[in-house]
Amino acid sequence: MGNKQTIFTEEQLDNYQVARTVLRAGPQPGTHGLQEEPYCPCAQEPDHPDARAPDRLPPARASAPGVPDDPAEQENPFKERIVEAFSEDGEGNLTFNDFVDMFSVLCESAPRELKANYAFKIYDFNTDNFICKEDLELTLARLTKSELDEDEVVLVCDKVIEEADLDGDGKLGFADFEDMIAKAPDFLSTFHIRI
Ligand SMILES: [Ca+2]
Ligand SMILES: [Ca+2]
Repeated sequence: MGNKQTIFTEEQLDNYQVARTVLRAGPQPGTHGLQEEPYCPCAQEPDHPDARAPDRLPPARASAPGVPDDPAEQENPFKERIVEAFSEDGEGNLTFNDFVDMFSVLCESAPRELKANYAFKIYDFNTDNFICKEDLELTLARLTKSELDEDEVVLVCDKVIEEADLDGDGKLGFADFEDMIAKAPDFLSTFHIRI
């Protein structure tokens, strides 16, 4: 293990630590994760008119086409993946029920296993039920704004898989991922948003 670490520069190790920490912790408000969503009274008040008429609620997206994103939202590199992960069609079109599910999972009191399931979906960009190198490369690109060169990306992705791939198939299944975040005591406290 010691020999392998010597091939990394300090900067590469820092990048690796960032990737590992974020994978374990999940999206966080105000940093690399979810920004706080606009307050939605219907999400908390069952008697609100919108809550009583879910069929009339139009599909929602993270941002409306043609409308410039809020600068604060631009700091959230996972916003599209989060919305896609919670949308039934997988393309980011949230129905009312999808929207309620999203807040149910991202509330502070949601069970750890439920949060883990959705965290896995968020990082599984190509939806093949594994977090593979391709997914990790996309995650890193978002976290570092594509500032790493190709060799650095390969090194970091290899290191993450080497550490977390318990069954040795070269990619992270849900069991690998669950074990990884089980070692992260702050996962529950960071994978949430406040409304
Ligand atoms: Ca995948
Ligand atoms: Ca594996």
